Amino acid sequence: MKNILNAPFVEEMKKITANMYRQGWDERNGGNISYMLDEKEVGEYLDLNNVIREIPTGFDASALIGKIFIVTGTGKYFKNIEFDPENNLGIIRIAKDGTTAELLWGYSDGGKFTSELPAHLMSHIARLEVNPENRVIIHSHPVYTLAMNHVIELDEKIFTHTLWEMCTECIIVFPDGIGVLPWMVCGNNEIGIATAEKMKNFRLVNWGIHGIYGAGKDIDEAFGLIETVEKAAQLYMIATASGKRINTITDRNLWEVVEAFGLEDVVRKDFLDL
Ligand code: 2HA
Ligand code: ZN
Repeated sequence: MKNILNAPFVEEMKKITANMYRQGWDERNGGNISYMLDEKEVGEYLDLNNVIREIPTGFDASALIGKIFIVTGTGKYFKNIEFDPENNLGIIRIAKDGTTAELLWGYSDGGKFTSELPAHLMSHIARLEVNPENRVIIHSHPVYTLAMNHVIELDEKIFTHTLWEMCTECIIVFPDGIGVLPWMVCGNNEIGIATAEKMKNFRLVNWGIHGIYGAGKDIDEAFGLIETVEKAAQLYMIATASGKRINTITDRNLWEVVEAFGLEDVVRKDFLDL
């Protein structure tokens, strides 16, 4: 059996959480990640018959029975993951009842998965229906994205369009736009259901005055979406704070980008005024 601490997926989790922490997006225990793993690959590192603990999830994830995820721990700090992955991360498998998580590794101080597990697993279910390759859900509290939540309407068209206008690449990176939820209490099934509902149509979901969710086939895609939104939000906050914004990318320009990059079938046309 190979050493799990050298597994590429543990390395990836260490690197991405350290990176996000240093961006200032994941203060204290802010943010959480779930990453679906390949059973065969995990089997090279862990005895898949050895369940350390069974932890109830409090919701039905029957669509994910048998699936294995590496998930950040509740109350754990992103900044500590690179130094102590076994305590701050866990590898869970959804049991046959659909409502129990079988702990295969990690949460070594007796802890458990993030309080946002409902939003994560329900989002995995929603995204897998759209794209069977989806494997990663990332939640974070990026600074400028959150600042933007204070100054523009929490409306999907306005939010998406404002970001698209900020730099030419935005509409290429997320032509499908960004879903927006109103302010809600976090850490429960209700926000999980609302997030997953948005994930049917979006890979990005903004939680009103809380943070953002990104989904993708790998960490790069999910992180890259969030990173691009954050860059655009930073531009928006800096440009508007200057009190002097005289240029923009027009809707006609945005459509030229859509045509140039062949995004006609994926772009949210209803978010443009053509
Ligand atoms: O786990 O980010 O939304 C901390 C959070 C809750
Ligand atoms: Zn959060």
